[in-house]
Amino acid sequence: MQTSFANGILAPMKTADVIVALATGAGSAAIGVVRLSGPGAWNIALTLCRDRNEPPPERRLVMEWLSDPSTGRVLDQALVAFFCAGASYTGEEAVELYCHGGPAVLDRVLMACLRTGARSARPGEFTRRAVVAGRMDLLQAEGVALLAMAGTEAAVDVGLGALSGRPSAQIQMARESLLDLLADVEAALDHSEEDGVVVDLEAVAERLGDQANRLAGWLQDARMLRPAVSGVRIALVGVPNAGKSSLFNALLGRSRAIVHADPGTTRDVVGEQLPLAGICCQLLDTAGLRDAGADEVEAEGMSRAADAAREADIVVLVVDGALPQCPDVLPAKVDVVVVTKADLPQSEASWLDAMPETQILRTSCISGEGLNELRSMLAEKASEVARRGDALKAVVAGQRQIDSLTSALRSIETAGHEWAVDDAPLEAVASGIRRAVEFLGEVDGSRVTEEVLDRVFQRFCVGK
Ligand SMILES: Nc1nc2c(ncn2[C@@H]2O[C@H](COP(=O)(O)OP(=O)(O)OP(=O)(O)O)[C@@H](O)[C@H]2O)c(=O)[nH]1
Ligand SMILES: [Mg+2]
Repeated sequence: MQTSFANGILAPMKTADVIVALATGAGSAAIGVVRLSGPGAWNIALTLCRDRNEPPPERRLVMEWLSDPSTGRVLDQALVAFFCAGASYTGEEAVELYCHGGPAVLDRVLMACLRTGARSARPGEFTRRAVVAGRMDLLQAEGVALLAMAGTEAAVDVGLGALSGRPSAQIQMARESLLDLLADVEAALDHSEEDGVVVDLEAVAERLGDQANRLAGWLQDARMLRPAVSGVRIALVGVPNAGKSSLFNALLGRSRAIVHADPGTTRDVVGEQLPLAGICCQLLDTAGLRDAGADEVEAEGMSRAADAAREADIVVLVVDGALPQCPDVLPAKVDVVVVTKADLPQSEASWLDAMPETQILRTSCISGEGLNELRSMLAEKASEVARRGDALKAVVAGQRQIDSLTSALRSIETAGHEWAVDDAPLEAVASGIRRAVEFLGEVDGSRVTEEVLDRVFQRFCVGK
């Protein structure tokens, strides 16, 4: 059974526990923030405040000595802020302890909170509680997650835009327009002209087309923004044995992928995060491109390599300088050609002349030649790609929102196709619009299941 919450989210979450987590990053810092939330959070914090007997002032910082109530051992001197229910991030009674930032200090404050009755928060649980309490919707919550990780200007703007509520309002408006259309189609279904109800179906079809265009525009902007928001994808492709995995490892600075003299070593796509000039990139090593013959596994590996090249923002064609074979099928776009094994005697590759627009770089994983240059070139290209969406005001961003909006658009388009058929079956049109409304509800979370929420918040960090 699903339970409806303040903002329509369907999630029978138990919020009675007091949760605790470190809200700041790992490692040493000047300050570390320990966050508590849930009914009873004040009591737990007060038990730790050695010298405080009277109730605390709300939403004001007070300096306190924190001590472990069971041993009396002083834990830290900290600034403490108390938030009452309805006036905190989660909407619950909450406390924030601004401690000294040494990991051991924070660890013992956290341990004391756990011994005093709190439990460790799960990833994103503070924000999830805020969503369930109706303090923000799912678009805003994902904006918060983005701001916690943003590595590009565009990602910061998208996160702040989401927090402002503008995208939520636009999704809400689109949903209301579709509901108006649905009402018209249902009126045409339920009544005839004899009842005195006249519905201009042509106008309805036109309005449906306008809605489809609006959603398609939002999706196009989201695709432009994807590299800045979710990371720039860089795929290394080429024939077997060209040195793709060696280059992958050299760029990462560790031996992540298997390297071997036998061609056909890499079978699957291997991805790793590679920060370049502050931009989060995903470097992809792929299976060598050749005729796989009857080998089904190799054929699958190559089909994945082709997908990786198609979906990549930057495609690097890796060529063995000692044996520069051209792949049977070149990727549709190549941004950089890397000729590897520069430490070995080199052979001519006249087929490379056919790619005059593409930058060509020689590298060696043995001598290190060209690797720094390649890193700088990739960093420059990655920032170019990430800047593409700079001026855009995103309504949706991130794969989950894009997927739900794409489903909404498909439902509207299906309804539109039904319309094009003679004797348009209005029931089918109505059900297409109804499905689109439901998918839009997934985007901002006004209609989501607990599983969707689980998936969204799993990706958050603990303490957010
Ligand atoms: N001398 C020299 N050998 C290299 C260099 N890069 C790679 N190799 C060698 O080339 C062979 C193939 O390297 P890999 O990195 O596995 O090539 P790959 O393109 O990933 O091959 P597949 O996974 O089979 O497609 C290995 O024996 C490597 O040691 C290089 O810069 N110089
Ligand atoms: Mg390989």
